Amino acid sequence: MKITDAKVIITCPGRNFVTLKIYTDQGIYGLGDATLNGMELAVATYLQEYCIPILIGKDPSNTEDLWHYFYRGVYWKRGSVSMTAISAIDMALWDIKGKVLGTPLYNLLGGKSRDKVLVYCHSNGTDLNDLIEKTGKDLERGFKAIRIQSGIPGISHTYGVPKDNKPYEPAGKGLPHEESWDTSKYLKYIPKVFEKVREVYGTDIHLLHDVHHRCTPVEAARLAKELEPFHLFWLEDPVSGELQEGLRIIRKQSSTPIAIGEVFNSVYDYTTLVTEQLIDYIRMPLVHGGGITHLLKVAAFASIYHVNTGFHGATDLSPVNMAAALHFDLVVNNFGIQEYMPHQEIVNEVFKVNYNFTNGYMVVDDTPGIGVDIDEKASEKFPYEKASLPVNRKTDGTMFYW
Ligand code: EZ4
Ligand code: CO
Repeated sequence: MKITDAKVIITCPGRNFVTLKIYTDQGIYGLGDATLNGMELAVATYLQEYCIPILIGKDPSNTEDLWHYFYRGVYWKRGSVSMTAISAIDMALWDIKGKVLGTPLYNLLGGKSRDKVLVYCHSNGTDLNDLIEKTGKDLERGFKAIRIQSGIPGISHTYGVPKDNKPYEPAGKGLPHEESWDTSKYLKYIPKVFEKVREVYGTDIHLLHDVHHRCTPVEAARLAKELEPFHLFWLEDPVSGELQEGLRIIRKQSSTPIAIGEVFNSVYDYTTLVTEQLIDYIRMPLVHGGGITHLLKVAAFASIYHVNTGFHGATDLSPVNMAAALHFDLVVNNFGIQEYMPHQEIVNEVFKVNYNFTNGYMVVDDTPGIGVDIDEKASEKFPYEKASLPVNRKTDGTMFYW
């Protein structure tokens, strides 16, 4: 079998998505997600100019060799842009493999270890009352695990809380807009939020929280310690994670489980974190972490150290990634949880999905391969629109992590 052609499809049904489509001489094609929020065209160009010409003529069955061609073989390696491109190639090749063999992806990865995938949703309140109402609605929808984010008094706009009750979407049209941040106000308020949610909804639901990289290690240690009585499922990205050793400071002081790495893109971002058991969940998703081939190895490495998976699954990861992640989640023994932010209705005009949500869990059907298709005619109705993630400054103007 040979790869005959490949193309990059960029479409914006409500938000931008980049999809790689690889064609073969057997009439079968595969799809891979190549979306990197706010940097869509950088990945598209890398694929079009540098990867696709190399792929043509290669045997798509050789997922392992082709992964190493684009990682080990290429001199300038790692980084979000190139790893997202590798992810898209890898995902599309596994999709082809499944279609050729006539079996769903999960069978190729080791078969089902479970029938359904525990997912968590986002409950974002502008203030505490709004949050309590929204969490109630998520519980009515059947969610068993909920990420809790709240507006902070004295901070004009807090990460995760959408303006004007719109669906949450972190990228804004055009160039990055600036947000502002005050860690001391945040640290003072968040424990009260969790106290209230536990008081109203009890101890049966799993609660999660995303700090979104905004604490120093010692601030994060204080937060993790103060949240201990509320038994979080996890505290996410409590620090930026560039300094792996920084997590030791948090770990020494608290038993609140830690999840990290939605912006990571290689196993080498995790070595100290995993081998020293400084974290409990790896967040790096298939689409940014080198695809199925690499994440199978990262998950196996993590499992040796009793670290579980908890893949990033925001709306800026396409339905192709979502479906591939669900196959993966069904298989690995050390699956922990999967993030699930439903896409806007309009996304279904372009992507035909094979998964659905019932009563707290997601399931995928038995369509061969990844099981998601793209309607290219429909995709043309939604041309690319430039959008950027925000940047963040402390209240005195200092540039900070977003
Ligand atoms: O900010 O996906 O846990 N989820 C998150 C997301 C990220 C966006 C960035 O594109 O942190 O909301
Ligand atoms: Co996050």
